[in-house]
Amino acid sequence: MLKRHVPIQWFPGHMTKARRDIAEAIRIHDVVIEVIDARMPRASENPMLAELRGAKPCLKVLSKSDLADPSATAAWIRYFEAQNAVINAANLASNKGGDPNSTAPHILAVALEMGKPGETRAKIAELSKKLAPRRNVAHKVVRAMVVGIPNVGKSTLINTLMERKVAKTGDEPAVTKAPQRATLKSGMQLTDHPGVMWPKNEDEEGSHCLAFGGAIPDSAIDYEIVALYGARVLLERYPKALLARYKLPNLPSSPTELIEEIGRRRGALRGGGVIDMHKAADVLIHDFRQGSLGRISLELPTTTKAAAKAARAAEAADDETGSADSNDENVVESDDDFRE
Ligand SMILES: Nc1nc2c(ncn2[C@@H]2O[C@H](COP(=O)(O)OP(=O)(O)OP(=O)(O)O)[C@@H](O)[C@H]2O)c(=O)[nH]1
Ligand SMILES: [Mg+2]
Repeated sequence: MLKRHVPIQWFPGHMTKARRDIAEAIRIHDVVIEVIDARMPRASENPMLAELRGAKPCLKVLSKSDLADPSATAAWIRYFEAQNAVINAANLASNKGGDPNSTAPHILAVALEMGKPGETRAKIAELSKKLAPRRNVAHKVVRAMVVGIPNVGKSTLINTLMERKVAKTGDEPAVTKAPQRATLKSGMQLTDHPGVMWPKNEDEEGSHCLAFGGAIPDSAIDYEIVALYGARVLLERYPKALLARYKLPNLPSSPTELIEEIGRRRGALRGGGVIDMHKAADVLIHDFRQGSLGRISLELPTTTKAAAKAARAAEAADDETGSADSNDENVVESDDDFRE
């Protein structure tokens, strides 16, 4: 029997403090690096961070792109960069203006893979400089804060940039509990922040997507509901991957049937041969999280409400390029003394 679907609410105590810290830290940083999950860029964009960020330039880093569908990731990069045209148009219309002669973008986006650390370092340096051009003219180092939802790869990114392990990482949400500052060889300053959700997530589909990907702890989710969400999307978008992974002769006709079939094939059975739906759900969830189903993206820009607007704006969006430089040593400190 199908269970009732409800949005997942998860906003533990330490996130209230993390939100305050982020709101405070934004004032003294030049660039906000928001790490989002390439497999679900819309669901993993935190609306609370967008609100706190205001007009501060933002680099969207699509992490885990080694697990995502490359064509979907390319479409998402175009989607995010098209937001510049939307923002410029809104500023012009509301006379908010800013500097009318400035050609600096407000938002840039890049997909990063864990296996390409050199590329990651070069891209982050280049794009952060593009987003904070005045800082470069004044020969000051760029200060960037790394934020995002839990378990998306923020601390992993800091470690890659630092070329050594300075931040604790782990495949579960809420590993980082307090901000940590790091200084790169180039002088660029970075702050790692705890992952934050937002207090009221009314978006049922989005919250199931986040849970399916592992951003919400397993203790706070209903495995069967979350797996049914994943099964529905996979049946619609990646039927071949399901047929291949579970050696299915035919595609099951519903998400429930898919989970049952996985249970039968993987021996997830209780007494009397009854399928253990929890165990079967667990198989699908973990296969997706580990990339065992292949490279999969659960969301496309065209499945989001803002897609039509972004598509129109895309024609007006432009690209620029830059370069990275470095010297000295990478340094890591607590965040307490990170003030101008
Ligand atoms: N496949 C893949 N795994 C990644 C990537 N980036 C991070 N991970 C994994 O994702 C998990 C979470 O990484 P963390 O860096 O701890 O994530 P975080 O955003 O700092 O998480 P919190 O501190 O809990 O908010 C770890 O198991 C990482 O190895 C990536 O690009 N590809
Ligand atoms: Mg972390």
